[in-house]
Amino acid sequence: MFKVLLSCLILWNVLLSEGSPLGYQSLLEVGEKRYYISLTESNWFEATNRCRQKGGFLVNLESKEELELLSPHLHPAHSYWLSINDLGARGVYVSEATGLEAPFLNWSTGQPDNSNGDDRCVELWLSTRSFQMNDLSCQNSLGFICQLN
Ligand SMILES: [Ca+2]
Repeated sequence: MFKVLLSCLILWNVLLSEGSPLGYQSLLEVGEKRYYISLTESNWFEATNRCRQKGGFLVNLESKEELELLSPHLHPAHSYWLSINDLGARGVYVSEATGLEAPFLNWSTGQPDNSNGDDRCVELWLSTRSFQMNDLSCQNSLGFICQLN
């Protein structure tokens, strides 16, 4: 009996971890948006392409509320590409998802700092216990968040 219970428990954990947002990749529905969160390390351009392949685009975060709803589903040890970049004009942060200025920015203290001289893309990273934004080189390999609708 104990062995059966133990097997069920192990199976349950396997199922949970596969469906878990903290796994390798996951589909997620929060509020009215559907997301695809991936820990596949990609540069910003690859991440953009992968989201397009899925019929979506790199996430266009619209508000603090959206970020707070999404944050519990992100892995604290990983960073994620967003659609935000200033590739067109330095200092003008545009969402690749819409072509318009980013509707919501949540910079970490001291950011954006263009510390490498070519930091044109924006990541979401865990800073002081909440996910915040940082500019860094688009060639860095990070996870990414797609928005599917
Ligand atoms: Ca930076």
